[in-house]
Amino acid sequence: MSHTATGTATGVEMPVGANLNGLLNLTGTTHTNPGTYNDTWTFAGNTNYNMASGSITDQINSGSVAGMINYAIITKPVPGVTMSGAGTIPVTGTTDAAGNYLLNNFGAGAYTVTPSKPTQGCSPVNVTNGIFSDDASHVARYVTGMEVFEPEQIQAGTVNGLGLPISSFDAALIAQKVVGICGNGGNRSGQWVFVPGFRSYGSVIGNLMGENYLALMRGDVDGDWSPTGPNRPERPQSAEDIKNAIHMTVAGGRTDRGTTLTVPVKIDNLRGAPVEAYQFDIAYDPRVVTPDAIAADVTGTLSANMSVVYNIVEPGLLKVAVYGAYPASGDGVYVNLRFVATGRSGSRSALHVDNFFVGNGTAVTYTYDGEIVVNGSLIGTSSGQTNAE
Ligand SMILES: [Ca+2]
Repeated sequence: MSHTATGTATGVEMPVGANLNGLLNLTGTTHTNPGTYNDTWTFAGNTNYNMASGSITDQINSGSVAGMINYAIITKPVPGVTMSGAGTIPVTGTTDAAGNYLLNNFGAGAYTVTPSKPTQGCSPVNVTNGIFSDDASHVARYVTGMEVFEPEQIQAGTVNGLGLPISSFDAALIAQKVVGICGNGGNRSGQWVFVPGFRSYGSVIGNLMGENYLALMRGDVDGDWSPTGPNRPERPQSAEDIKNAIHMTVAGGRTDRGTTLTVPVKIDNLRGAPVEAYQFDIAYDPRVVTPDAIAADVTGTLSANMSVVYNIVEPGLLKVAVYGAYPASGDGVYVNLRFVATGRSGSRSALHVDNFFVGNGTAVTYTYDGEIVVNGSLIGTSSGQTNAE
């Protein structure tokens, strides 16, 4: 909407001054965009009055839009959301640590403000924030009628990009995101959704407050995404804390080159707590061992009624996620890993455990690495004799 300065011009005749408004020209003062303008007015004059001109300062104040973005499932501020206002003059802003945003310097006319936030990394950089194998278990329980979801949890759990209603397929896709498998079924795990998706304004005049949104990240159905960044289980330091932690122990062993070694992975010290889901990474030496075609298998283990998803993210890094509608329980072997020994005789590879999460990841865990040794002497003879060192 344009603005024009107004003014009047009155003659000095007595007793009533002549109306000289028709001689006053203010057309140079018309503006539409916010800002401060120094304009010239002119008075045309006539036989009784001289021409005149002068300057006038005009100001059009910019409107503003402010509000807050909160996480929908568990209320917490969502920082780092880009707020883009499309209109005559594009405006942009970002939510701060408290989830607040402020947009100003709007131009004239209609605007549409749209929030957006980058999708959480899946591959090659897999960000671990809010999306865990436990979320896959929640979805598995929901679709089997064992758990009640709020509408926004259903929205967060519907990660398939195929337009299909939430199902166990979505549980599988969430678990795939956990291990860095990203493309199946149009997997939307890690994408942000805002409610409303945008707000439209016929014009932004004055200061609009309380223009709030709710946010959710697809895949995080229990709402434990953290505004301050990726979270991971606390690693105990004291002997007492280690004693009280949930333990994961990766076995190891010796095997001949070219053969496959089964490596049991035990979870102990649960003290009766159910295991609704778990996930871990194994770092290994790819010059010595290679994951088998079936690299992780729950058959015959305590988590035999759960589903396992794994991925070789890069040579040397295996990610494993296990989830299901029905929790496992009891101390013992939960999954078997399989590695083919590919290194030369005598070589060895650590099986280093990292990022071991049980359930929602808040339980304190402690891990024991394993090692695979390829049979034979390091100098590569089969005689067992050593003729070096
Ligand atoms: Ca979660």
